[in-house]
Amino acid sequence: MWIDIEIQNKPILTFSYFTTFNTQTRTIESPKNMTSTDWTFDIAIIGTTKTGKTALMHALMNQPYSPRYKQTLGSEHGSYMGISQGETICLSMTSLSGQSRLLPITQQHLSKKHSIIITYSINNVESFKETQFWVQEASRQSPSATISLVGTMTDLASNASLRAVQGADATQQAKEWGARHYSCSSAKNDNINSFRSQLMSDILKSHGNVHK
Ligand SMILES: Nc1nc2c(ncn2[C@@H]2O[C@H](COP(=O)(O)OP(=O)(O)O)[C@@H](O)[C@H]2O)c(=O)[nH]1
Ligand SMILES: [Mg+2]
Repeated sequence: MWIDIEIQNKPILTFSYFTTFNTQTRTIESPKNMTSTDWTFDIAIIGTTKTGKTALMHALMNQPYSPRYKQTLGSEHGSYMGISQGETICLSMTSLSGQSRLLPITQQHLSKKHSIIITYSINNVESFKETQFWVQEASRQSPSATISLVGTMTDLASNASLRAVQGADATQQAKEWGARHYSCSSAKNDNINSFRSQLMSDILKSHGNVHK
């Protein structure tokens, strides 16, 4: 079942969604009907529980936001197709569980990724500190992946100074990792499109010559 197909100006946006429970894959949505792509890039989204990983994946797929929390048991998958620098790109995304008891499954899904998104919530300092753990896991499982540090739920701070985690601190941390920092809100769809465009462009630059 296709969820939606959307044509916005030039980019063709197509997405599908399926989910994995523990190591079993239950396919709700198959990407088989996708139009052909020049590139398919595998992306994992990791971070502390309830930092908005699933909501971010859905936002990147242009799906509507749901405030209802549904725990990710293992992993959830979805894809987005768009155009960057004249190339048709499929972002094949996996949102992973942040629970420590499911860490072996998360580690298993982290290997061979082109890009890894690490989330923290801008109003949760602990989740920001824990990004240090997640970046180690990311570099261990996929050393050549591009890394993005993403502060989520910016709609919860009415202005930047009210953030529990300051943007400048997160930008500095990302710089130390050789990564980019983004702040966004899946609920309000703030900065989602610019993040996705930059992500596609960066992955294409890093991996576009080897995985066609
Ligand atoms: N206010 C706000 N809440 C969000 C946002 N993104 C996610 N949430 C909520 O935070 C909770 C956890 O989100 P979820 O995506 O399931 O987190 P995950 O455990 O990291 O996958 C859910 O109730 C979401 O609705 C956001 O951008 N703004
Ligand atoms: Mg989740």
